[in-house]
Amino acid sequence: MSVVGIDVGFQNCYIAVARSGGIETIANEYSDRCTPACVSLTSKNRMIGNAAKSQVITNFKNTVHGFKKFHGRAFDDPLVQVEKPKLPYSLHKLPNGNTGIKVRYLDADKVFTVEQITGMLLTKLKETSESALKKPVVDCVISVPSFFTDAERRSVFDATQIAGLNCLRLINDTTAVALAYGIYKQDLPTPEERPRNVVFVDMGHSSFQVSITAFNKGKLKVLATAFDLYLGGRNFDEALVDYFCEEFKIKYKLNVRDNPRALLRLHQECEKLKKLMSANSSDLPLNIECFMNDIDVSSRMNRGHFEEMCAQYLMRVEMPLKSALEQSKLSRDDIYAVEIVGGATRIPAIKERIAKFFCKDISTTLNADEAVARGCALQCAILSPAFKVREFSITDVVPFPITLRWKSPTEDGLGECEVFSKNHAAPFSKVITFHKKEPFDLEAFYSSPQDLPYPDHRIGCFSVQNVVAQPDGDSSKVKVKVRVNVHGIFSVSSASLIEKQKGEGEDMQIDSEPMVQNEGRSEDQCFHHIKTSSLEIPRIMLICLKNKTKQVILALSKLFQIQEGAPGEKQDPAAGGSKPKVKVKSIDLPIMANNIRQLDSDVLNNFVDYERQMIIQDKLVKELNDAKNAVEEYVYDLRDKLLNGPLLYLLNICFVFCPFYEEKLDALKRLGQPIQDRHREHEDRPRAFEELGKKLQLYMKFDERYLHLSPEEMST
Ligand code: ATP
Ligand code: K
Ligand code: MG
Repeated sequence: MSVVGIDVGFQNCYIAVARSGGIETIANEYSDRCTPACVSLTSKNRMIGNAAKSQVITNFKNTVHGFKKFHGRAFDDPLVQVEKPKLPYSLHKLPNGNTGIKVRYLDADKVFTVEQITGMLLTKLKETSESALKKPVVDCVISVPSFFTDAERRSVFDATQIAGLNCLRLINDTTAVALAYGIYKQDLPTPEERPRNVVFVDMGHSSFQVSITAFNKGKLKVLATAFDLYLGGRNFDEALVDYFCEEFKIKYKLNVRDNPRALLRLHQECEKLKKLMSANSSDLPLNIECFMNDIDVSSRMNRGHFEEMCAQYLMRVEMPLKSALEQSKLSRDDIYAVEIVGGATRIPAIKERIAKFFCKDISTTLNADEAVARGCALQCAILSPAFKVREFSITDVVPFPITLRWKSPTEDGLGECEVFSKNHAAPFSKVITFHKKEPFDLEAFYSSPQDLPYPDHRIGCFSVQNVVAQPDGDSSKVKVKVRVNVHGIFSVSSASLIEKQKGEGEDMQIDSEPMVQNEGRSEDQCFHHIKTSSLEIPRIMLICLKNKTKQVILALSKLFQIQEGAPGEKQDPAAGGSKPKVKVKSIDLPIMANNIRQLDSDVLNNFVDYERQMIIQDKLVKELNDAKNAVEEYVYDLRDKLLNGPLLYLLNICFVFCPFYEEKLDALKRLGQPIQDRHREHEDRPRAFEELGKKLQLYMKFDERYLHLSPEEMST
C-alpha cells in the first residue's frame, strides 16, 4: 500500500511519498520535482506537466493553465469573469452553468470541465508516483487552499475520482505545512503545558494564506486561518508585464496585448526577471529577441523600482496576518515562530512586511516548495493502517460559519441555528434533535456571506424523508447528524426517528429550538485511537477495509461513542450513553440531498470512463513514438556505418513513409543485417561491397512503390 501526498498548486505541483527512510519528494521523468499545473491538448494526444508547459506559446489556444480557481465556480462567477480575458484559451458556459474549458482535441472541438482538467493533471501525478514507487498508487492525500468552500472542495474531490485516486483527505495547505513542521519536533510542550504557537504563511502563485497553529506533544490544533484570495506571485509578474507593455508601446510602437504569443513570452520573461530581483538589488536587463514583428526589445528594471510599482500588493500583506492574529486571540509575544513557505515569499519586500508585522525574524526552516506535499504524505501515512508513523493528532478549523435553516411544507415555524461557528474544530459531527410530524427540509448555508470568498452562500438542501407523527398524534423525535468531514465538506449525513414503544410514556416537549449535541470524538481522533487502542482491533481488518476508509471511520466513531459515552454539550437520554428512561426504537430515515455542487454519479462515471480512454490513447501514441524512435535510432546507426549515397536515400524513404514501425523495423533489420555483414567483409574485400552497392541501386529503382510492399516482400 502506497503512501502519497500531492500538492496541487495553481502553478506548481509536488509529490511526496513515505518510504522506509521517511518522507521524500519525488522527481518526474524530467528529473524535476516540480510538475507544472499545465495540460496541453493536441490532435493526437494530451501532454501534461513539463511537456505541456513547453507548449504554452506554440499551442496557446489548447494549453490550459491557471485553472485551479475555476473549481466549483459558475461561468458567470465574478472571479471567472475577471480571469477570462487574461487567458490564452477559451472558457465556455456549460449547460449546468459551470465553467467549461474549450479546446481542440483529436481534431474536434471539445469542452472539458475543470474537474476533468485537474483529473488529467492528477493522472500524470499518479503515473509519476507509480513509476517512482514501482507499484500502483490509489490512496493519497491532496492539498487545497484553506479558504476553499464546500463547492470547491467537492469539485476537487470529483477530480481525484476521475483520476482513479482514493483521496483519504483533502487537507488545507497551511495545515499540511504545520504537520510537516511539527511531527518531527522533539521539544514540543507536553499536553499540560502551554502550547507552542506558530504562524504559517504561504504565498503561492495565485493566493496568500496564513494560519496560526498551537502545538503540543503529539498534536496540533489550528487556531485561525486568514487569506487574500487575489494576492500571489502572479500579481507581481502582471505588474511587470503592464509596465513593459506600456514602455514597448512608446519605445517600439508595439501593441503587445494584441499578440497572445508575445504576451505569453513577456509573461515568462517577467517571471524570470522577478525571481532574479529577489536575489539581486542592482539594475537588471530584460532582453527578448524577435519579440514581435521581428523586433528585438530590451529594457531594464531594479528592485527599488519594482517595489514601488507593486506597492498596492505589498500593502495587502498585512491584512490577513492581522486577521489571523486577532482571531487567535493571541498577542505577538505568544508567537513562538513565523514560518514562511510558497514561492512568492522569496520576494524580499514580502518577507520584510511579514517580519515587521510580527516584530520577529521569520524562519525558513521548511522547504518553501515542498513543505505542503511533505505534509500531505505525512497525513497519508498517519491515515494508512499499513504504515507506521509517529501518532499525531490534527485538529483543523471550519473557515466559514455554517447555519441550518429548516421548514416543513405545512407546519409553520421557520427556524435556524448556526451549527458550526467560525474556527470550530474540524472534522466534526453533531447530532441535532428535532420534533416533527412530517418530512422536513434542512437548508445549509454559510452564515456570513460578506466574508465568503464565493458568490453563493448556499451549501445545499437536505430533505429528511419518511418522518411521521407518533401513533398518539404527538411529534416524533428526529435525530439528525450534521458533519464537516475530513475533507472540510459539509453534509447532513444521517437521520433517525426515535419511536416510543407501546405502553411507555415519555415527556416529550415540542420546542422550536433543536438540541445540538456534539459527538465525543472527531472522526480523525477515532481513527487515531483505533490504531493505538487497547481494543486490539486486528490490523488486518483495517487493511482489508482500506478501500472503505470512510465507512470504517464512521463505524469506529459510532463504536467509540458507545464505548466511551458522548460528552456532548447536552446529554440526550436516547443517545445511548446514559441510562434511558424509556424504551425507544430508532428507525433510520433516508435523506435526499439537493442543490449540492457535486457531479452526478452518472456524469462522474462518464468522466472516469473518458479519462481511461484518453489514457489509452496517450499510451498508444507513446508506443508509436517509441517504435518510431527505435526505427530512427536503427537508421542512424546504419547510416553512421554506411555513408553510402543510395543506401542513405533508401533508408530515409523507409523512415519517412513507414506506417508500421515495428514490422518495418524487423524488415529493415532483415535488410540491414546482410548489409552490415557485407560491410564487415567490405573492410576486407572492397570488391564485394561494390557489388552490394550495385544491388542497392537496383532496390532504388522500386522507388516509393517499394514502400507498399509487405515486410516479407521487402526483405526478399
Ligand atoms: P498556489 O499556492 O497559489 O496554488 P503554487 O503552489 O503553484 O500556487 P508556488 O509554487 O508556491 O505556487 O509559488 C509559485 C510562485 O512563486 C510564482 O509566482 C513564482 O514566480 C514565485 N517564485 C518562485 N521563486 C521565486 C523567487 N525566487 N522570487 C520571487 N518569486 C518567486
Ligand atoms: K506548490
Ligand atoms: Mg501552493
